Amino acid sequence: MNSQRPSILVVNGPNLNLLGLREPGIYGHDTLADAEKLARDTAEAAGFDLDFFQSNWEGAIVDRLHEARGVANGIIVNPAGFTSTSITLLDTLLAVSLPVVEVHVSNIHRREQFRHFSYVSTMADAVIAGCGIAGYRYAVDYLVARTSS
Ligand code: DHK
Repeated sequence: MNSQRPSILVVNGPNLNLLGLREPGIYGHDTLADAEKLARDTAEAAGFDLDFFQSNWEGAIVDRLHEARGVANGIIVNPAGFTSTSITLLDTLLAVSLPVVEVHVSNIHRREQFRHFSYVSTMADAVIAGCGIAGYRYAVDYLVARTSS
């Protein structure tokens, strides 16, 4: 990463490594690599660096978010299955203290009731759901505009 440029960290939670393969009727056929390319191209066009991370392990996600503290300009997080369960992830995002955009590929509000509540949404600056992988691009646009204004 070029430290002269502003940067965005994108963090993806469990099972998103299987995007494009898992439940395509819900999540579509685009892969996480497609989402990464979309986010990276959008960031680079705006002069931003972008780090893209996925883990199925909560602790690995916590560690990666800690590394962004005081370094990145904003965070995009798809908490996946940790959305409705992880006070740890909420506490981590609060501790890291950066602008946060929460992204869900699917519209969680049109799905089962247990997916509707999000700990992350209680602190996120913006929430994007149901736009497919385009949500990652919109999230980058938001953070670029916010950082540049
Ligand atoms: C991804 C998941 O894995 C689910 O646990 C969430 C989210 C929805 C998504 O739409 O990207 O409920």
